[in-house]
Amino acid sequence: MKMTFRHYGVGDPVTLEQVSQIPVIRSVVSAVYDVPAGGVWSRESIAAVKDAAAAHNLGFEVVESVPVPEEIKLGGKDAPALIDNYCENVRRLGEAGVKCICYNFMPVFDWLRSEMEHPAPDGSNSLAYDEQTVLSMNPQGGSLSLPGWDESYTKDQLCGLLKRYESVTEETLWGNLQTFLEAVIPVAKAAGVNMAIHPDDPPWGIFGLPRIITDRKNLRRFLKLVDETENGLTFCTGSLGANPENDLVAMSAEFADRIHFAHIRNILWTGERQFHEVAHPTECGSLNIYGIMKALHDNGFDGYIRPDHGRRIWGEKGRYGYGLYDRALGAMYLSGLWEAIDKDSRA
Ligand code: DNO
Repeated sequence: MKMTFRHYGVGDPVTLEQVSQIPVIRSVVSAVYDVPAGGVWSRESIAAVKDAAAAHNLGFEVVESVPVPEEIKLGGKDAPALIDNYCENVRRLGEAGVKCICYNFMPVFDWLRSEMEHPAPDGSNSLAYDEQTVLSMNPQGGSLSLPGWDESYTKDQLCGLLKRYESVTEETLWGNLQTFLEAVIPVAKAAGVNMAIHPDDPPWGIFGLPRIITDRKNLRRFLKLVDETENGLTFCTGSLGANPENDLVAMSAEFADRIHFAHIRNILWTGERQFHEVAHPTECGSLNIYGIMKALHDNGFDGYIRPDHGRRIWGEKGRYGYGLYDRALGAMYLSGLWEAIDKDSRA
């Protein structure tokens, strides 16, 4: 297990020095942010991310994300050229020493929440999801509250995209994903890079858009699309865990050898398709974080891991879900669990 911490580069209010002061963190998860989805990242920009991390004794072995442009998910006419660009990014990142690339295949929206500052009695706040509220928002009217990933579509762009997706079924999306993987995985293999798809968050279709990386059955199907080690998963507990039917402990055990990156966070279910994010420890929410860590450990998980979304605590502002304090606490908790589980297993 290699503990990492996500960092958003020069625009991130959290500094690399602060990250380097968290005792267990040896490398950062980051990306090149100056090229729109679909473009090729310059070697200079990739080197700049690596050098900035190295200046604080931090490695850079995981990229989150190399975004997949909508045209590829839609299987549009420019998809082949954009897949070539994607492959070139995989090659360049491999050359720079990157070992794992996280990406997602969610149409239009990445993670969705209905509330950005859900208050807790202790004065902290966190991100929340309530399906009724989300469905009452009109994605075409600009009333959606979008979290930190916000792509800032203009209203026209968003309407145009949603229109194009009207004819895209789950099966179309599976087909387009297969085309993408058949091109990218051989390149990743040659470059020494593991690809790690991020599950859909929440793990069900929304606004009529298909979502397919959602549950155990679909993860099995995904891994078989190209049945190679390099075609793997980002196991995001908060995303998959929003569906109480996903048995995360069993899934961690089953998929451990294809999980290249684990995003660990806890959520509290408060109703049907309703939850909010909580602190990482098992006792704070609905997910068995200890059980997940133990299943990963006992099944030989050897990938990267990071504490996922933190609450806003101690007056910290900054990027929703990606402040310093609560994620640092999460990193310490997860490393403590791992050390105990690992030492016990050898005793
Ligand atoms: C949310 C993140 C996601 C993730 C992308 C991967 O906090 O985990 O935005 O980075 O879905 O492409």
